[in-house]
Amino acid sequence: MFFALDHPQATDAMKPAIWHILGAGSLGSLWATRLHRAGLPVRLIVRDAARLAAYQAGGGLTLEHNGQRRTYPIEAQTLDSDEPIERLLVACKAYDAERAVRALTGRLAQGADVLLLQNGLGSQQAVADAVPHARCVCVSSTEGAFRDEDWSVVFAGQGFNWLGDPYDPAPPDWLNDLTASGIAHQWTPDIFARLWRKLALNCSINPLTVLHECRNGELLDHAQEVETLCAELAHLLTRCGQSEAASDLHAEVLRVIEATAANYSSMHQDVAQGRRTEISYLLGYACDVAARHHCPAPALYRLRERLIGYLKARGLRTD
Ligand code: NAD
Ligand code: KPL
Repeated sequence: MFFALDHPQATDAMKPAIWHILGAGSLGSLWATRLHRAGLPVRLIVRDAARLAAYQAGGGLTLEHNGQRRTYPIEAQTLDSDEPIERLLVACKAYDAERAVRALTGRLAQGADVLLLQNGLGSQQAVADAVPHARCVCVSSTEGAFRDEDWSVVFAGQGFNWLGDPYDPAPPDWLNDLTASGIAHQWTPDIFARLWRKLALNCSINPLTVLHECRNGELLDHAQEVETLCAELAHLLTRCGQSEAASDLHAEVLRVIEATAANYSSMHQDVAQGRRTEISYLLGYACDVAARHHCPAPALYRLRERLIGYLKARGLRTD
């Protein structure tokens, strides 16, 4: 036998790396339950002892999919556990990601993989700067999930995950874990094009659904506004060297509006539930980049002003 069980190096090399999941919200729970269900080692990381006790009292994480509910007794720990981390899935909102990861820097092994699920742009770079000894992989996800109660998630929308490392095109070997878990994905050497494209879609749809207080489909009544935003965003993307992400943007925005006509956008849902939005990582990021590149974007700037005014009037954070 080549790998005797009492040989510590051999067993360590054979042990699959643990998936540490930071943020037991919608997407974090969706990933944690699917990875665990496939027999992979998973640890949920929650903020503090009180949250850990609440989680343990409930007996695990519940996943609801196609009307079937199942609870999985996934191990959990707090941020200040001393277990080293080799693979971390960051499933916080964009505005929480950097601070949450900084709390774990001492636990992150040299060369650890850090997967970033955040929507928009800006938070990924902030995290990468905070953990230069790790490999950060960005994920652009079109899956849909929401929490129906604490420690319970509903997998509401089949989608896809694009993954990539802007600094290293080589795919990691742990993509096999995603395949084994039934997580639809593909590695791409140009993840920024995916992130920019999604950001542009979100900027053309989400703020308008908030301001017009409507479902995605009702934006067809505001077709001129959508078209103007798409033209400015396409111009901005091209100026940033993202011409592929700019191509046929307006046509795709219309296609998404029609395909999701009955839905409320994620930003609309955040505002309706009095939650902070990710404005700074979506519209805010686009406006800042436009200013930096001296790229004319009057409709985008005006949209940001109107959205900030709307959020302020409702006592919501504007950053
Ligand atoms: P969420 O609010 O449901 O979950 C975030 C979780 O992170 C919360 O449980 C929060 O308590 C936890 N958290 C924050 N700071 C923490 C800390 N310091 N320590 C431990 N836990 C901490 O958010 P979500 O909907 O899962 O979204 C996560 C990201 O994924 C967002 O950027 C979002 O835009 C993106 N996204 C979400 C969906 C979706 O369907 N939910 C789809 C695509 C992309
Ligand atoms: O991703 C979305 C969201 O609501 O955040 C879509 C459906 C594409 C609308 O922008």
